[in-house]
Amino acid sequence: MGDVKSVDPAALEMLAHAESCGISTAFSRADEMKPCPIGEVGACCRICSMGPCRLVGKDAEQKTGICGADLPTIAARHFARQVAGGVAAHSDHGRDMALTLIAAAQGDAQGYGVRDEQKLMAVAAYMEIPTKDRSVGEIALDVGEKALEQFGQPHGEIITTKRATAKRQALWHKLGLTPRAVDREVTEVMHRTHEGVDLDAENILKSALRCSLADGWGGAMLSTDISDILFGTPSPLASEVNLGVLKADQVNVVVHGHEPTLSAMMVEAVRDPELIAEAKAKGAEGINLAGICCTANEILMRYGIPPAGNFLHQELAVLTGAVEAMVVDVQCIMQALAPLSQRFHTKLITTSPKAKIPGAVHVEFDEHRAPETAREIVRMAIDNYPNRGPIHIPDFKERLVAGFSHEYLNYMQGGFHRASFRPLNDAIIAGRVRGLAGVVGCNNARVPQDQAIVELIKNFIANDVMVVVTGCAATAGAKAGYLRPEILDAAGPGLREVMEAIGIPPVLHLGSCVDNSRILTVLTQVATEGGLGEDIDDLPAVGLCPEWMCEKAIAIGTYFAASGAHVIFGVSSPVKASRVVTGLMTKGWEALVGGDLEFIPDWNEMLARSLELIDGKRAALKLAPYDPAQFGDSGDSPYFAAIKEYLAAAAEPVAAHAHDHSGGDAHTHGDDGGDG
Ligand code: BF8
Ligand code: SF4
Repeated sequence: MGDVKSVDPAALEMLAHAESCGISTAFSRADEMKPCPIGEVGACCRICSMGPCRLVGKDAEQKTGICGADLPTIAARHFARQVAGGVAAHSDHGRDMALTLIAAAQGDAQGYGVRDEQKLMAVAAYMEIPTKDRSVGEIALDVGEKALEQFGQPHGEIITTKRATAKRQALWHKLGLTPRAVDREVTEVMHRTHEGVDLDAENILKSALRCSLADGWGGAMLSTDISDILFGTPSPLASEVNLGVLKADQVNVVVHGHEPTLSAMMVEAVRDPELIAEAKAKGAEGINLAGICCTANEILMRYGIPPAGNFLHQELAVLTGAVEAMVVDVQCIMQALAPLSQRFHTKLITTSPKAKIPGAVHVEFDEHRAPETAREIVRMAIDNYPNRGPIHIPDFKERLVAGFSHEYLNYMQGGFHRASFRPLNDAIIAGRVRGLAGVVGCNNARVPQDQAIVELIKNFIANDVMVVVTGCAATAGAKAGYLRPEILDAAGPGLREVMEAIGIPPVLHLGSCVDNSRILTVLTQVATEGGLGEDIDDLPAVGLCPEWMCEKAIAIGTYFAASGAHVIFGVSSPVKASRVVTGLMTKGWEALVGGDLEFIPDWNEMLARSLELIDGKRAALKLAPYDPAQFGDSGDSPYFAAIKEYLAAAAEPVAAHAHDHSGGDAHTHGDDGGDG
């Protein structure tokens, strides 16, 4: 990746530590293993054993594989399979949530139940499930069964697509893009992209669009809704982030992966007085739970458990030597964790029958006896505490506020009885808020960790663009301090005025990657609130995935495009080899669905293009051109100056990072810094 490995000082410190110990990480392996230049750009086909066929050279677009497949077909086919892979991953997660809800409703899932009845009723309403004179359990069972049907139903359309604007639903119908069932769309893409089936790049890409919608408006959306029903709809809370949340004198348990089911039980287990006493008997001061990747986001949003980091932090956490157990479920788990853990005392524990790793201990998670499993795992960590060797916890952590949901934003803008998005829409119309940007997705070891994400967030808010974040991008922003309430000071004058009035920060953490569905819901409400057109493709909004890494990210980018959003990805384009496919996904999709998917590696160019797209939409809506000089001097300024002074006095020094390698922990988390 070149000289800059990360913009996170905790990562840099741990990379130096890794080097001094002679241990490799994804960062060092990315330097040693260059990407295959043919596969990277989508010019390699390995769909049948007459190949792999590689279409390279100046005239590549004129060449064909042995079967005659040309470059557009090969690139589109590979891209569509990436979409299907991503959809399958998110949706299988969603399916497991539906199964958990069903088991809970049947009284068959110890420890789980309906936490948020209001959300259950809202979901039942759009699923057209009767609620009058029925028990919560009966309704929950029907919601779970209805959700489960969306994956494999033989007829009909995915019910959640009805939550899109009327205009969008009509467009999808007209184009044949309404997804029918999750499994069917994934299967159909795999069929069409088998050797010798769909050989028209444009048609292949249409099937990719439909398949992606089965994720955003299907599996992922159902996953978010059911997680809210089971674990509560998030509302803002304060916590901390980065490797400095690991505690030198406590049993550290890190949960990593994506699903909230086991990790929610882990939260309860680490708070169990009996287990805490056992930890103390082993010489520890207590038990400390932290997260990595999207499991971290799930339990941060609902319980305030601090994330130890994002995707590229998983190995760095083990490298601290202070992690007694790294507990993983599914997705984004590096196999490198197994040999790495063996160099320390860390127990790597796999929990899903779908995701085993040679060298790890497997403790299978069973939703019927989840609290027991969680306690068993915590006990393994406690028993492992005396085996700890030297530790090296970097003394970097940052405060954050997370836990925004569509429901909470509604509430903030009008209270329980007049919930709306009116204030935000009015602010966009007036130009106080220039537009909206979603900054989402992964870390990628091929580019400097967090750099593009943080620079984009910083420059968006300075330019009065309100930002929502999810996934590893949310963690990146948090580590850099952009989820602290005081970051309002870094926002442009208009954005700042509006955020002060509504009482929300300029960068909103909306959750994990399946929670990108929350962004779809927010955009849909902004579009239907009035004054900003009728659909997502009318909005001055843009979606960015600056450090995309996996197939899930590709699926997300595609469903945002299919929903009408302009989407910009960083790193490199998986279809770069084909000018035809690149054109289809930009101009072609824009003409078809109003959204598109571009790949721009440089963050400066991503920013410039984003602002150009936002201003273009403002002009199309005939809104006042954005003018930063117009706002920021409201009559309330002295009042807010007083609040700011108060906040500054109350805040602890943020950048006081003493390089104390003992890992001594002077702070506590979750007790300050929030506006929640
Ligand atoms: O589902 S952002 S690296 S952890 S894929 Fe993975 Fe990417 Fe992180 Fe969350 Ni999302
Ligand atoms: Fe080559 Fe065609 Fe087989 Fe692909 S499907 S590997 S292009 S022969």
